[in-house]
Amino acid sequence: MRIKSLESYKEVYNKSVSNPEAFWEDIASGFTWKQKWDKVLDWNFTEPSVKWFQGGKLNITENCLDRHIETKGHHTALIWEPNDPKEKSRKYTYQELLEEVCRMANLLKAQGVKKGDRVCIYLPMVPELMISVLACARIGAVHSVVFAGFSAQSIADRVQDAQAKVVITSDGLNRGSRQQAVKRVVDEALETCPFVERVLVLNVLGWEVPMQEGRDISINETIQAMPSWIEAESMDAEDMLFILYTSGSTGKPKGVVHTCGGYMVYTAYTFLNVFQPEPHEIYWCTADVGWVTGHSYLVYGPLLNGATTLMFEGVPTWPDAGRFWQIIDKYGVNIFYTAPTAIRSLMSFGEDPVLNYSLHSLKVLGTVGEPINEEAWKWYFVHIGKEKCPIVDTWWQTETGGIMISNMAGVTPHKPAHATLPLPGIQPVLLNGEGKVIEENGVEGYLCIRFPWPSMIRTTYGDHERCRQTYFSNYAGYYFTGDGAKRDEQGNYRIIGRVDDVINVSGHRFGTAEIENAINTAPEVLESAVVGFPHDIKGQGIYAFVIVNNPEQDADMRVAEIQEAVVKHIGKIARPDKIILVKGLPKTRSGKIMRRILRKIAEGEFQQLGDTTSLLDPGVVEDILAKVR
Ligand code: 7RM
Repeated sequence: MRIKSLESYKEVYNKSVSNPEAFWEDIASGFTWKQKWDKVLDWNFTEPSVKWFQGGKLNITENCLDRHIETKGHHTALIWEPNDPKEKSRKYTYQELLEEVCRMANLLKAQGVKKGDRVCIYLPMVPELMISVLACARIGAVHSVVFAGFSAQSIADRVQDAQAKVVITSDGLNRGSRQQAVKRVVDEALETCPFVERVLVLNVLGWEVPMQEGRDISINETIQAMPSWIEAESMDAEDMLFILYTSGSTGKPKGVVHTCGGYMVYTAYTFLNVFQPEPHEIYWCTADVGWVTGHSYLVYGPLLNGATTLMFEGVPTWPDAGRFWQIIDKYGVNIFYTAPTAIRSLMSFGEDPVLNYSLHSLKVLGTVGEPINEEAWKWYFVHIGKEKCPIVDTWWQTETGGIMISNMAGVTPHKPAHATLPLPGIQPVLLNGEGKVIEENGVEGYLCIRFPWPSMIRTTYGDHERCRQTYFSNYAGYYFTGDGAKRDEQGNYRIIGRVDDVINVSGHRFGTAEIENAINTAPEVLESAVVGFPHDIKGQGIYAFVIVNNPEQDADMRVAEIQEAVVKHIGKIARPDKIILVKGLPKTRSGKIMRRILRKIAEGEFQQLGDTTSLLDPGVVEDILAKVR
């Protein structure tokens, strides 16, 4: 299963393309199945309908936990580092993690959660977050993790869309020097979700929080009485494992659905081959479990491989900008996986915070979430990896479930700012504007995938048509990623970024329409248009052009209200970096906003606005320019 050389990568890749079924069947055979599959793959990209390992029965937690008990029961599965370096860390062996997962699973069961029920998990980065995710999987409940930075409105939308009947949350959370309420946000969200039967509350801060009689239950007071064993539910390979909401070009986040068998096989395979972990090595992925990276490469991928995974509650810059490097030295972290935005942010503090630490344990570095610029790549390579660690630049998406295009540490070469080559089983193509495949190298096009892989999106929860429309209708017969990419003369891919109305802020996706909808709820707002613009640290920032009544009056207050509206509807992470109050938006005669012009303005390229003659009223551009110059 593990590829160890460039030659064998090429050989395996060719095999995976010439006979994908045989290739994946072989890999799937290495797992624990309660019953073997009848058919490896059944697919069409028109409906779309994709089924892997049909007839197979399994439980992913048996593969994450039980399978390792005999040989690795006393090995560390999870290391948890708290927000405050002065507080005690926690460690769980595979045996202990299995017991905690079983306790939580029994608690969920005792509260009436059954196979197929959706459970919303809104927790900070504490071990119980991972335990809750696995507990759901243990009993066949579908987890829907909502990042603990999202607003009440965002939780409500997601809980309603998934019709979750149980929510798992905490009193509050630690974030650097501050503490934040969490349960209060859930209470507000659930005012519009009367169908939620239970809220399980974990005590993280020791706060007294109001508990609603008949609905809310303390985890701390009930968990110890739960048995530390529960049989793993038998799941069909194509049963739902989880829903994870992600933004697209429209206003409403989509519930991306992943299923048990294919997701397990693919995340395990890619974790092993991309990061090349050795026994006893310590692996750290800094992503929050609220994002897909946390699902696939903090929880499932590492545990499926029996690795030691580190989870960090805090932030990179508190108590100081050396916090990541201090943690690496403290545990002797060997493999470190983070995002370009974190690298750029830490780079801005210079080398001093890094020089306090040795970082000699590091062997492999990784990046994910957005294109990494060459400057950040080099800084990461030189100052963190001391020019001896390969950097895996891993391109993938919530919808792909696992890493798709990436070099493999020490096996295939890295190239600054390039995700490089497709992993075995992945068949990327670049299409031109007419939807034709571009065969040659040294080209640029729309990135699509022409053959299914085990962890691909199966549907968007409750709305299959939306899945078809978004990913399978632009180019018939292909999965469309929404990204543009270049392919160099050697066949290495370089992802340029989104070609749709998605803004990638610090590796987090937001639809322009989603932000506009939020802005439009602010008082006196008539209309708005949001675009992304290059941001030194976040990659892209959010630039909002907003038409309000009487912009001359109370302009500061209007701007503050707009910020507040976005924070309320989505969360702090989507707060616009710039808000310009304008008289009008550049529109065509048919009423379409010309975002191309707004993007140029946001980028500061005032001389290159392009053709503005098709505008209904070219005067609005002059008005906007007068405000931003
Ligand atoms: C894993 C994740 C997906 C979008 C994707 C790209 C961008 C992710 C890279 C990247 C360039 C990378 N899932 N993206 N990784 N761009 N190089 N290595 O981030 O669903 O949240 O975002 O992120 O645009 O389509 S995601």
